[in-house]
Amino acid sequence: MRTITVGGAQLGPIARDESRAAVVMRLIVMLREARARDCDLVVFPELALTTFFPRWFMTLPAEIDAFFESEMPGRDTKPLFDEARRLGLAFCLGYAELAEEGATTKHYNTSILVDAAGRLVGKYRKIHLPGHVEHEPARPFQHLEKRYFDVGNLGFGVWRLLGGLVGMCICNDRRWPETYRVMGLQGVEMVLLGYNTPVHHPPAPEHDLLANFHNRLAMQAGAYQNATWVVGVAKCGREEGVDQIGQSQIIAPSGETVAMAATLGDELIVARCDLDLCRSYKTTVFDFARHRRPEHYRLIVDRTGPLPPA
Ligand code: ING
Repeated sequence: MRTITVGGAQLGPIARDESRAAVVMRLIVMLREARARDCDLVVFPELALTTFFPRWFMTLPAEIDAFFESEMPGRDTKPLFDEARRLGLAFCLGYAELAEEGATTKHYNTSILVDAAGRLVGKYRKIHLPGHVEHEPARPFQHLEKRYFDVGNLGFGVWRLLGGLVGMCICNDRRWPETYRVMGLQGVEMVLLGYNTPVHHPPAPEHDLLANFHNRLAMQAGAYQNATWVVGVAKCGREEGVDQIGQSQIIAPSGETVAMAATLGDELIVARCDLDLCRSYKTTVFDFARHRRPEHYRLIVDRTGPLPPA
C-alpha cells in the first residue's frame, strides 16, 4: 500500500514586524511535531514567511520587496531546510519570490516542494491572482495581489515524491476547477495548497457567512472530480486586524474531509493518506480515457454558436 503521512502545518497570525527568523522558528517547531507524529511530508501555507502584505497599499519598491525572498534557501530560511533534512521530512512552503528573468525582476507568489534530502523537487507560481491593482480606500483592507505579483509562468506541474504524484497550487487557484483538472490530466494523487482567506470579501459581503463552506466545497469538489487527495493549509486568525479563515483540512479522493484544524492558531493536522484510494475513482467514475469526451465539448458550443441578440 502506498501511503503518505502528511502534516498540514496551519499558521496563526504573522505580525507585520515579525522577523523571518522568528517565523522560521515557528515552522521548525511544527516540523518537530510532525516528526513526532510520523509524518513524511509537511505542508505550510501560502506566504508562510510573512504577514499577508497585499492587505496594504504600498508604493515604495523597497518597502514591497522587503516581503520577498531573493534566494531560497536564504540566510533566514536555511535553518528550516537544515532541520527538515535532519528530521527526514519533505515539505511544501509558500513564499513571495523575487526572480531575475534576464534584465527584469519578477515578483511571484510561489510554492516549492522540497524532498527529505533537502532537494528542490518542484516549483509553482500562483496563476489566479485575485483582488485589484490600485488603492481602493473605501475597502476596510486591500487585496493587492494583482499589484504586487506577476502571473505565474510555470503552469500547474505534477512531480514524483514519496512514491506518488504530487502537485501544487495556491489559494485562489483552489476555487477554479481548471486548476485541479490540469493536474488531474497528469494523474495527480495529492494536491498541496496554502491559503490566506479573509472572512470578509468587500466586493460581496453576502458571501462572508459562507467563507468556510466555499473553502471546503471548492477543495472537496476538486479532490473528488479529479480523484486526488487535497491538502489545504491556512494562515489564519486575526492577522493585523483582518480575520482570516482557518479550517485547514486534508481531503480524500472520495471528497471526504478526513482531518480538519479546530483552532485559528499554529496547529498541525495529520492524516495517513493511502494513494491507492485514488485508483478507486481513477479507474471507474473518473476514468478520463473511457468517459471524458473533450472533442465533443467544443462541438456543443459550435452547434449553438453565438446566441441571437435579446
Ligand atoms: N485569498 C482569497 C482566496 O481566494 C478571495 C481571495 C477570497 C477571493 C474570497 C474570492 C473570494 O481564498 C487569496 N490569497 O487568494
